[in-house]
Amino acid sequence: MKRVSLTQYLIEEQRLNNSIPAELRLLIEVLARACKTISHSVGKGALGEVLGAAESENVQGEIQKKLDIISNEILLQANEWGGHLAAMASEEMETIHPIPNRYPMGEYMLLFDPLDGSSNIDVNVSIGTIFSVLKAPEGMATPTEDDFLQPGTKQVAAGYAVYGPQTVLVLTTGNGVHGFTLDREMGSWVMTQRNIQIPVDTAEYAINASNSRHWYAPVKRYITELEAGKTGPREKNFNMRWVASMVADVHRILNRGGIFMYPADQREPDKPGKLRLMYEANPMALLVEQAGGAATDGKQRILDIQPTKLHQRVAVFLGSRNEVERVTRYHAE
Ligand code: P6P
Repeated sequence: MKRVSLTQYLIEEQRLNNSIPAELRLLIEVLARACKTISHSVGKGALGEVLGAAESENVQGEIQKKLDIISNEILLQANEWGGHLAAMASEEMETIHPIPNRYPMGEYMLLFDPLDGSSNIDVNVSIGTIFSVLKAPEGMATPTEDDFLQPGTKQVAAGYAVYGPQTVLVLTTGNGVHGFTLDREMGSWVMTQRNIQIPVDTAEYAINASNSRHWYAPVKRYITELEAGKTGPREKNFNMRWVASMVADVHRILNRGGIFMYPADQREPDKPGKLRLMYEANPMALLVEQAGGAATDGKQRILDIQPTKLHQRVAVFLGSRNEVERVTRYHAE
C-alpha cells in the first residue's frame, strides 16, 4: 500500500468528500498526537512508575490506575487550547469539562474513555483509548451535560487507539473505517488499512462466559447453540476469545470478524449492562456499522438510543452482521 500519512488522508478526504472541516481535522490530529503520548507512557510499564493503582476512584466506583489518570490528563491538556472544542467528557470524570475561559470555544464536543481495559495494564495485555466526536448544539453558549446527550447517529467521528504489539489508530469520519499504524522511528501515523470490512458471518464469539448462570434466556440460547457446534442447530464449530479489553476484542473483530457481547444479566436487573453508551458503545457501534457490521443492545440499534445520562450503561452485541441479527432476533422471540 502507498504510504499515506494521517494528515494526507484527512486532507484528501476533505477534498474528496468535504467531510472533514479544518477544525475537525485539527481535532483528529491533536487526538492522534495525544494517543502517541499515551502509547509512549503505556509502553514504559514498570520503568515509568506508571503501573499500579492510584489512591482514587472514578465515577464508576472503580479504583483508578495511575495510567487511567495520566491518559485522561494527556487528553485534556492536548485538547483544551486548540479552539476546536466546546467541552469534553470522560469516563474518568464525574462531570463535563468545559473549555477554560482563557481559550476560544470551538464547535465540537469530545468524549473519551482515556484508557479502556485498564485492569489489563499491569499484566501487559493490549489496552486502548476510545473517542467519540459530537457537534455542539447550535447557539450553545455554556456547555452542559444535556448538550452531550445526543444519539450515536449524531457522531461526526469516532475511533480508538489500541496499544498492543503495534500501536494502531482506527478511525471513521463517516466514510468507511481506516487503520493507521504508529511508525515509532518517525513518530508518524501511517495508513495501513483502508476501508476495513467485517465479514458478515463468523465462527468466533467473545463473551465473559463466567457470567453464564446469570444470563437471560435469549443469550443462554444463543451461546448454548454456539457451544453445541457441528452437532447442534448451527451445524458448525465456533471458537471463543475474551481479552476483557473492549478495544482489543473489537480490533480483532474488525480485522477477522466475530461477535462481541456484554449483555445485561440477572445480577442487577436495573443495570442494562457494564459498558458505557456515550464513550464505549456508541463509538464502537459507529465503527462497526461503517465496516459493514451491526451493533444492538439486544433490542435496538445502539446508535439510535437517546441517552438520558452521561455515564449510562448499555448492553452490547456487535460485530458480524448475521450473528448480531440472530442474537437480536432471539431477544424478540
Ligand atoms: P469483565 C474493561 O474494564 C471493560 O470496560 C471493557 O474493556 C471489557 O470488554 C470489559 O470491561 C471486561 O469486563 O467483566 O470481563 O472484566
